[in-house]
Amino acid sequence: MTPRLVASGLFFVVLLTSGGLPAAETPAQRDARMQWWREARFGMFVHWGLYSGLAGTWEGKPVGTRGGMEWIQQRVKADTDTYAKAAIPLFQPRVGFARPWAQLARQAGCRYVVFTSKHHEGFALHDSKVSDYDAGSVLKRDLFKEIMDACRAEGLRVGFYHSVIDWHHDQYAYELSKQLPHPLKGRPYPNGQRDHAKYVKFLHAQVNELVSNYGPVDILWWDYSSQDFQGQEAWRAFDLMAQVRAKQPKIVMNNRLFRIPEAGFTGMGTAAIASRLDPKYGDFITPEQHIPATGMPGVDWETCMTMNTTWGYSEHDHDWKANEMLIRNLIDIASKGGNYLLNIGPKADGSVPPESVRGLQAIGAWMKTNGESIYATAASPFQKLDWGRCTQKKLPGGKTRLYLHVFAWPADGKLVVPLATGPAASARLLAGGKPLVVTPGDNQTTIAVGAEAPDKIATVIELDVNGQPKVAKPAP
Ligand code: FHN
Repeated sequence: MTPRLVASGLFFVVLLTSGGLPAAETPAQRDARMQWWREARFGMFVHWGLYSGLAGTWEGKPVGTRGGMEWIQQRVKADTDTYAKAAIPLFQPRVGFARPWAQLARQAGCRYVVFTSKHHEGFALHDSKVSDYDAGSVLKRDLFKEIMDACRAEGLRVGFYHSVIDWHHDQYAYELSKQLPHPLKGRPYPNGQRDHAKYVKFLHAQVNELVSNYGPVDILWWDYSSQDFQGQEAWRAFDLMAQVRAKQPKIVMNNRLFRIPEAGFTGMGTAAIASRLDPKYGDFITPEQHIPATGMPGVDWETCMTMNTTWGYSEHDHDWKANEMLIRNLIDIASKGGNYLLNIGPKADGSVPPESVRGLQAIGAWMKTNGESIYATAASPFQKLDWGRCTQKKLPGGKTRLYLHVFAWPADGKLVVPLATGPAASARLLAGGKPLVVTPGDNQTTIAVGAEAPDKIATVIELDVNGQPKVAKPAP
């Protein structure tokens, strides 16, 4: 800060009017705050709102069989009154709907849950004092509290997804962005001019309710900004983050109040990700529906993904990912140092589609045996392994444990690892602990793993070595 500016006192005015950036935090303090999230590796995403009752159907016809049906209002270009009239009668959460969600997450091996407090449709799941388009006003229930309580009762970390885009609020000035979606885009504001600052004030007030009235909140998952409308200009983003951190100092927040390279974005596509993040823009970057090709050293990241092709429930989407893909995605992401946020889209009554239950239970069965090869691990030391993936952990006494996730079992029963090891190297099956014979070498290490893969999806072998792993140079 230049002395002249300080002397003039002007910088106080700049600080107050430009919105306080998140309070300064040392790298060590940030690492301490992020530690549980980095070790968790696996969370459950939940998209649930009025759209869940429409289930991809509008006026008796399927809107589509693929893609996000939480966007149905935009897909059918319905104004908010028409949409609410059709959707509200169908949204009938049964009593106790949330506990099965939390139990499913825990049984799957998820360490945290992120659920939608408000999606683009603008309907709030909590009992809001600043809106009547909310569960409190419409259903006389606080669904947000029911979900938070259920997740905490299962010992899970819990946070919420909050849409800054709002297709209901009559001051949300959708003409300010060419890139952000809105059902009325291209049509004049039905209520004449709009003052977007009034919407932003509402946005801040509603977020303040969520971070003030429901106890500790572990994650805030913002969604989403565009290159032409983002950050302080669109949402008073720095003020919003500062307000949240003041109420929830340990909270972990994503990068989606912004859409600039410094915040981890290179464009508008869900894969347009930059492997960089200045912490003032958020705590992690958010590749969507894809897994980065390589890890991103020094950047916290989380891939969010659907189990079929839609985030919100659709009765027409039957394109479910196989259990093998779900499990191998988790392993692939962990091997690159990232987190996996896997989505369910419950139905209007809160019930979870059986295909989602089956998939999460399959992951849970694998994690029950192999979870230590995922939780609190670091990224693979190898650029690429033809037969699978690898994660690693430091052991006491300066050793390193490599978890070798074998997808393609060697036909000759010999697993070749591009690693230089000495006589101290030891290996065993993670499941059951059966010792395996290791042949060390300067350019490769061979492990006799036997003829049959114990787990056809991913068998995990522990390989312990002294010190840091010495990756062999690939043969010329
Ligand atoms: O438009 C939303 C979409 O509906 C969904 O919520 C995803 C989840 O990450 N986020 C936005 C698209 O990037």
